[in-house]
Amino acid sequence: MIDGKKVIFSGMQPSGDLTLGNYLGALKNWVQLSDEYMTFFCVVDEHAITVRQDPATLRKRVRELMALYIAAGLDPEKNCIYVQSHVSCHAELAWILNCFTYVGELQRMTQFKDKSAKHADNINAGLLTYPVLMAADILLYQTDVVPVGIDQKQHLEITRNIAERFNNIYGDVFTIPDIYLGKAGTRIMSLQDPLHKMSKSDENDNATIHLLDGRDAVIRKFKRAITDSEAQIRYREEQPGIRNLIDIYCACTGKTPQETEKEFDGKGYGEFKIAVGEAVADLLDPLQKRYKEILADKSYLEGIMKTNGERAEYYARKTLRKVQKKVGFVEKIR
Ligand code: ATP
Ligand code: LTN
Repeated sequence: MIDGKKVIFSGMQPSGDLTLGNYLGALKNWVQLSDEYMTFFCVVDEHAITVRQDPATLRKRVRELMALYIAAGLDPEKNCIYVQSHVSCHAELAWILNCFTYVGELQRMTQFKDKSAKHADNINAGLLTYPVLMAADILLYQTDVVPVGIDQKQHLEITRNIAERFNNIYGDVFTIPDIYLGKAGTRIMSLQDPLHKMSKSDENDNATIHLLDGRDAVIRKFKRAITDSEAQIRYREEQPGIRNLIDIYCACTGKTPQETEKEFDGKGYGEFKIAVGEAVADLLDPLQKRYKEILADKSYLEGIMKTNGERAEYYARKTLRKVQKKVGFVEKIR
């Protein structure tokens, strides 16, 4: 709790252009929750460098992500939107928590296994300890609720385990956070391989809808989306491609899968795909307009980074000091 309000923390990596999956699975929920809570929404650039990044591109993406958070509807006066590397407490707490985390539990993380397979030439220690830095992010702000996509569930569980382990030794230092998954834990799948999640680092551009894709590109990608040969629009386990398109359509229009099945009863895949494309483009249109305006105003964005970075640091430092004291570090004379 901060100032009598429950705390929300979440973050995204500036590791590529945000996708429709990022928006429907996470960002949209953040906006919905932001009124009731004290919120921290972080651009996690330190996590991003677990995979090689070009420095100039990374710098650009951090600004773009800040602008997208705002364009998606997060008011930076009310929500603490900031950059992870601007608050050194994250890395400092991560080091301490590393000493309360077992290598075995980190090696069991699905994301670690997936990313090590994908980047076999660079299985660095940061890739392994990624969840510890994430735990530090969350625990620094005494977070109550973490809204993320379902793929992050395992990371939330390890965060809770680390916090409980620490609290068992030193008393109630950390709030134990809960995950918030939103509606049925929306998981948007790749348009080219519906058994894998839509991911911003996917090399196949047709697999992914980016939040900044224009209307034509959006519709073209949906037209090319992989479906099946059953030729009917039904929400079924056996039709993962169509199911994914129905999920996307429902998330954009507020309709239910049953209503969608009825709406497109007897219609072909072609017609349905165009309808999904239109619904997505309509959703993205206003967001893209706001985004362009915000990004163009460099000093506005910089001001927000500075003020909010300082705000975040104030709360983070409080928890870090408490932790340092608990583990036996000698207090720094100021
Ligand atoms: P990368 O491909 O670089 O690993 P990513 O696209 O998985 O990135 P993250 O920055 O790791 O994105 O995730 C940001 C947030 O978006 C997280 O809360 C995550 O759960 C959510 N998210 C990512 N992809 C999807 C998806 N396909 N469906 C639903 N939510 C998603
Ligand atoms: N690992 C997360 C990004 C992330 C995060 C966090 C999310 C880093 N730190 C803290 C919630 C809370 C991901 O979405 N891939």
